[in-house]
Amino acid sequence: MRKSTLISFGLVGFLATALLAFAQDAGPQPSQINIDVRDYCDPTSFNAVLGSVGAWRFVPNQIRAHEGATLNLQNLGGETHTFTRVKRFGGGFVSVLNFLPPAPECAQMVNGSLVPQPPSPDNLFIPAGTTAGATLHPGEVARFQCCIHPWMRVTVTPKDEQHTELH
Ligand SMILES: [Cu+2]
Repeated sequence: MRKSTLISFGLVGFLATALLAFAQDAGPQPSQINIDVRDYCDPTSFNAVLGSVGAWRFVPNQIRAHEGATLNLQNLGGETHTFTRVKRFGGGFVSVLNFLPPAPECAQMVNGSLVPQPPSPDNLFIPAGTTAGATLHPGEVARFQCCIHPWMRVTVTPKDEQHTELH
């Protein structure tokens, strides 16, 4: 092998390493996490909901996410669901479907009636067949629930590189 060829290989190797280092310096892309939103499409089954709450769910519902991760929600069901950031899980804005007092992020009690909170980036309404996105705040344990079917819950725990394992 001629010396100039060796130098060329060396140069290519150096450039490749430099490019790789540059790409790593740019930082990892925030991870994308897909969450499916599922229910029974048949509206008549809605009345049977109390017997089959498992059909209405977010999949997955326990997530460990890197900082800055994006949650991509896809409603594969036949009904509108909300994806609402709550401090604590609670009931929603449909009183007959509530087992708990409403989460304040879902609804407020006004004169004995549940008044839904308006849509916002932290209170996404996701019609059937549509998608939506939510971002995470750094370092938080995030809880999301559906304000219509409040047993639909997601907990997102930060993937903390410094405290990954507790020994
Ligand atoms: Cu729902």
